[in-house]
Amino acid sequence: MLEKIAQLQAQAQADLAAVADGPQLEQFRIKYLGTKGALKDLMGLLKQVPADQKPQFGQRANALRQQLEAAFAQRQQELGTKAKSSTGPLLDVTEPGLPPKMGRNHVITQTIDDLIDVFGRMGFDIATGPEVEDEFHNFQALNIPLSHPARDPLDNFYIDDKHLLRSQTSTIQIRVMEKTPPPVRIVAMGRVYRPDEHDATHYSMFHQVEGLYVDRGVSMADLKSTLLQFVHVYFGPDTEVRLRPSFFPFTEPSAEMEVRIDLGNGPRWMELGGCGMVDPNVFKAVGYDPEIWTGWAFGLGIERLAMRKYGITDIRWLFENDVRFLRQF
Ligand code: FA5
Repeated sequence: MLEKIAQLQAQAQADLAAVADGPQLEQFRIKYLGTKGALKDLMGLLKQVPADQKPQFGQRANALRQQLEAAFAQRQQELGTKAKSSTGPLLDVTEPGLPPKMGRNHVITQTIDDLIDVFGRMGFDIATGPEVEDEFHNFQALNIPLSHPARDPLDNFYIDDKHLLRSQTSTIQIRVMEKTPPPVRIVAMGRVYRPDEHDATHYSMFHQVEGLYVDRGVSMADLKSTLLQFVHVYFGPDTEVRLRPSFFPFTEPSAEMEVRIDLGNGPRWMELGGCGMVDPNVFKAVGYDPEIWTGWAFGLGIERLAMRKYGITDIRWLFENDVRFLRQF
């Protein structure tokens, strides 16, 4: 009986030495170490072993099992495979990967990118400024005196006595002119905040694009032609535009820019933003000489631009983050 163990050991060692890959190693495991393998059969013979040889047989059989298991593990390591199945390698490197789910830019981000593109091609630099502003940049330097109703705490989001969330991107005009000697030609885009009640065209957080051009001899005709050029490139050459006289403390004269639009309830004029010639008091506040320099500025609502371009009838949809809506753009 003990001879059987020696035979099995020799046979197993020879078989293992001949194993060349994972599937063959798996065959080896099934043949010797599996639940119906040779070692199991060997233990089955224990019944037939004479009683005085039983302990020795058991010990030798166990020693053989341990030896074969160790030799199997070592071979497994050498082959670099777990060899669990005989059907081939576990990793199919030719299998196509799972396509990643791609997101997309929000329609407002897309609009901002388009604006940077159009104004960039017209020769404007891009400027930025902080969203938390002091009263000087949000009001005073923009010729908005302390007594002006626009400074009312109920019409602004104040952070403390002297700071607020900017209510318009015109603050960036001031920051740019403070740092840059004229001439200046910039556009600036960003969020602004006002405690306006939400309806189809108003939201308490929205985006504006601000334009500022300062040079010698700049006129209202330059402003009008720049805005017309922009509207015709952005919305198409047939878009109707009008400038309606208006008032802003920081421009004189001032106008509202409107485009003709039909969002399904008949054509009507939609206000996109304000504009005008920079008031001399603004130049004085930033240290520009108003006797030498002239300029114009505009500030347009980016949501309104996107609504006009894509036929969106309610501004609130832009901020509900419903992907079924956002996926359309
Ligand atoms: C201004 O904010 C001026 N700073 C614009 C300006 C700049 C004038 C430079 C002259 C020179 P107004 O408050 O009208 O102006 O806002 C400009 C545009 O922002 C509006 O025409 C509209 O398109 C948009 N807007 C204003 N309030 C809201 C709101 N609550 N929700 C969405 N868009 C708004």
